[in-house]
Amino acid sequence: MITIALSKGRIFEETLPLLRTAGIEVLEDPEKSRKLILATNQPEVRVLVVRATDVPTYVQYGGADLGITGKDTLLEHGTQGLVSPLDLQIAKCRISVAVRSDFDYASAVRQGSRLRVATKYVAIAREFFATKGVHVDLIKLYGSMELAPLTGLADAIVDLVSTGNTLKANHLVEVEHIMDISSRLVVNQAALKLKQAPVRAIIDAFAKALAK
Ligand code: PRT
Ligand code: MG
Repeated sequence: MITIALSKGRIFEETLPLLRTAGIEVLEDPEKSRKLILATNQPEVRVLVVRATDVPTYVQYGGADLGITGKDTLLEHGTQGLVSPLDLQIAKCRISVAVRSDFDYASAVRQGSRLRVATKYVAIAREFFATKGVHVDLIKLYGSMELAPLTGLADAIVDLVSTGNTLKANHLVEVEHIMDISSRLVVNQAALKLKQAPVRAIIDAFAKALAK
């Protein structure tokens, strides 16, 4: 049996056409069914429905052989025990620094002030500001990061941006583009050896589907 971990929502939706091109049809809709293990048209391939942030964990510990996860999630989790052979070019966005439109970010950075930064992406934020030589106090949040600068919890946030509408609606502006994000196929290192033929077949099918 080959198990693929996917999260509901945009990653699932954008993965389906790739799976289909690879000859794998998921037989149930996770938005309608309460099942967390979904069968496919291939009796030896099944799909697990997990939280987006749990995908690397399932694949690292072998709860799933393969998974699809955002580069943001993968960088936060770390790549131990994982091989990431393909950038699937789906669920694209960017990770940015944003502040209230009335906050003078440039002069705060120039003056070497200590910035309070709220984010779900503590590892990415720490690395980015360390490289820039900016001192930061990082505040870990699990969602609705946009509220932090509005309530005085933080000076800035590090968050994903796609259209920019969420920032705009909350009177925030993007002041740094940290990196572009898309989703990756990740594979359990041991499965790549122990289940070499079927796992390779799925990686190759994804690679072919991407090339189409
Ligand atoms: O929602 P949940 O808490 O279950 O988990 P999750 O937020 O980690 O999962 P999900 O499905 O929302 O996101 C999964 C992956 O999709 C992320 O890890 C990214 O790699 C990718 N992705 C692509 C995005 C976006 N685009 C995106 N726009 N993830 C989140 N957003 C959010 C962003 O956080 C912000 O709140 O959308 C809002 C901004 O969108 P715009 O269009 O208003 O700029
Ligand atoms: Mg979300």
